[in-house]
Amino acid sequence: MRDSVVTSGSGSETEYQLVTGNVVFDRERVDTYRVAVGCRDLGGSPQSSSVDVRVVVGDLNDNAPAFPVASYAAEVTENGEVGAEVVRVAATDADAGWNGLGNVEHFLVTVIYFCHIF
Ligand SMILES: [Ca+2]
Ligand SMILES: [Ca+2]
Repeated sequence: MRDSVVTSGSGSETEYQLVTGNVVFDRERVDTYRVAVGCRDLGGSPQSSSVDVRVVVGDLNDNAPAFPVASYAAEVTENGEVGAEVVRVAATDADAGWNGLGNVEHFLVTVIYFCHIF
């Protein structure tokens, strides 16, 4: 994570701002940054301290669910059991929580019948 630094201060208080530089954050690549910020006085015997800052990249719904293969094939038995499972498919989504697979629905897009007419 690159950053720009602005410091200001007067008297007994100083302020440090951590701001984003020309970085495009991608939560699916890096979801959390840990930054250590230090402060040191310039006295005769310099004293210093530091604090950890945890920066979480918020998620956008920028990925569609994806199936691992382009198509599936299945077979059913003629006069088979009603309610029998035909096929089970799975999808993944790189986004998190509600943007990902936290809440999904599956639906039939098309059903195509092929009939042989004698
Ligand atoms: Ca998504
Ligand atoms: Ca995302």
